Amino acid sequence: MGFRSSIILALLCASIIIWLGAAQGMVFINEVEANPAGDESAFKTTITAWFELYNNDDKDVDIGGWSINNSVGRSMTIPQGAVIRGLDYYVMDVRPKWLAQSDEILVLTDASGTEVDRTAVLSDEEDNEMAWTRDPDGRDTNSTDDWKFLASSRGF
Ligand SMILES: [Ca+2]
Ligand SMILES: [Ca+2]
Ligand SMILES: [Ca+2]
Repeated sequence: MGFRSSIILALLCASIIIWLGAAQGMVFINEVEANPAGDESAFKTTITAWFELYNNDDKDVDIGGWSINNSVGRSMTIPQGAVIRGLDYYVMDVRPKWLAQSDEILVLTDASGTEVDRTAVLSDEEDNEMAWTRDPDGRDTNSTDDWKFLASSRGF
């Protein structure tokens, strides 16, 4: 095979891999609030951190038994029976500081352990109602540009 054909083949393979990456998975980790307004260390705090999933397809998806893992080794499983409706959102509250406030990466895996989505590296050191979100919702080009730090839109 000539040099030029090798280049063309390599480009073709790369495009297919990118295409598969973009086509896979319809549920995204869409928004992350790791540092809500208020002091998480306060006694009996009622503050909750949270993250939001988004289903960008019009069909419901059963997300029972799916897991979220974070950058400091924490893991939680979505309860059996949980469903994310088509073109809808699913918010999970977590105790304060469950999410790392700097260099957080969340990874979503389905019930068989296959990775469905992961976030960019996210840091929220501002103690306010700004949160990291894919913008627009569900945008996933595997780039940090998919994410913006905006006024939170929890559940919508
Ligand atoms: Ca915040
Ligand atoms: Ca806070
Ligand atoms: Ca949102």
